[in-house]
Amino acid sequence: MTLSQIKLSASIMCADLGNLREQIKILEHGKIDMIHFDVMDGHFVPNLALSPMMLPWLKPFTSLPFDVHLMVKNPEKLLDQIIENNVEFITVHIEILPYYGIRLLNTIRKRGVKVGVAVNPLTSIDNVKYFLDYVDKFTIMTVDPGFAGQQFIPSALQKVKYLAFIKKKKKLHFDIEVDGSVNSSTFEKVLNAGANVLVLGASGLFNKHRDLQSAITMVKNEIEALLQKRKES
Ligand code: S6P
Ligand code: MG
Repeated sequence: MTLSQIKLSASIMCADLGNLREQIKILEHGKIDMIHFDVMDGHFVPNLALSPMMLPWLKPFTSLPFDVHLMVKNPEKLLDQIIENNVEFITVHIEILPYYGIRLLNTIRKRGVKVGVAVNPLTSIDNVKYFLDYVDKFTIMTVDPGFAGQQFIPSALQKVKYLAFIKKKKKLHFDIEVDGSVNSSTFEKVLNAGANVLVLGASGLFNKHRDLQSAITMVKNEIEALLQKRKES
């Protein structure tokens, strides 16, 4: 595996929010692959984060793709407002899917947006077998959703391994993303388990260095060194 096969997605809820456009420009110049845009409703998770109403202020000013991670109970209420901003991915939670799951995933896809499904730490991965064909990316939450700065939950790695196994077995093409405390002490574990998209938040990127460009260089060097080590072993 090479660095170019790994996608780095920057969680901009952890960026300097007073300078978001500038921060996104730096992410773009630093060749980060994607913007991870966390939306919370205070119900699905006990917190609030970014709002879809910010998308017109950010999306047109960058060529980076956006992934909107919806930690909300009723994603369909927000779909129009998000999709009209030409985002590339919408990621909903598996925990709300039992009510109208396939219909919701199809609605997003039919409108030309890629579909992500996120799985909380206390949620079983078993049900993904029912909708593997409707998803472009699975996001394994490696912390409880709702907050930055939490501790990595190791049991989530089993889910990453399961997805990597089923992806290979069924020759599928979905991405496997990890979100939560993805940083220099966990890169190796998540990559070894089979993740190919890393959400970099406070610990993995924005708190690494006062200068964001330097932080990006540090992260890339760390991952390259890890991959080199894996190649040699
Ligand atoms: C958590 C959210 C994440 C965070 C990210 C923070 O609810 O979905 O995307 O922004 O996990 O990063 P860290 O390194 O502080 O855990
Ligand atoms: Mg997130």
